[in-house]
Amino acid sequence: MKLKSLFTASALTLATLAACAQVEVQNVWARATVKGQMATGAFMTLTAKDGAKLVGGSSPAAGVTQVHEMKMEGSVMKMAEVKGGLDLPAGKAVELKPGGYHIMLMDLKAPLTKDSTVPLTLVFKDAKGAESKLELKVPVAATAPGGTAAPAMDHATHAKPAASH
Ligand SMILES: [Cu+2]
Repeated sequence: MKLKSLFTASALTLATLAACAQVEVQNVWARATVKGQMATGAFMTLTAKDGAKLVGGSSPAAGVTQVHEMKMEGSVMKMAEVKGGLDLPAGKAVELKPGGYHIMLMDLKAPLTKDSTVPLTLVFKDAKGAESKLELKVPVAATAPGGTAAPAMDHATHAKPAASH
């Protein structure tokens, strides 16, 4: 039974990806959250065959969804919305990962529990400015697939202080 439901889930994902031919999504995951945590990140590798821009996103699980970039300013780690969209050069894999670009899910309506999935719609613009949407079911995990421990920086700057800390 378990195998069968896993298979169905991956078949669904493939079907959804096929609907948007120009951007390929790989290694997509969202970081699990704990009760009281209001924000988290979703990560993936995007390859736009003919070039595109990732201009935004939305999720029913979050009040606000933004494309973010995290970078060092001096010795301070800062993150901000990527203005004008994230450039995806033709044929080049662009990695969204902890410590770099990510999809920020804010004002979470409920904790994202490990081994569940969260719906996420990405909005792209092609070179001519035409918008297209890509709907994903993003697996929720504590660490990046492949077992690499995610850095501890997390998204605490967006989160309200958790009462239990
Ligand atoms: Cu962020």
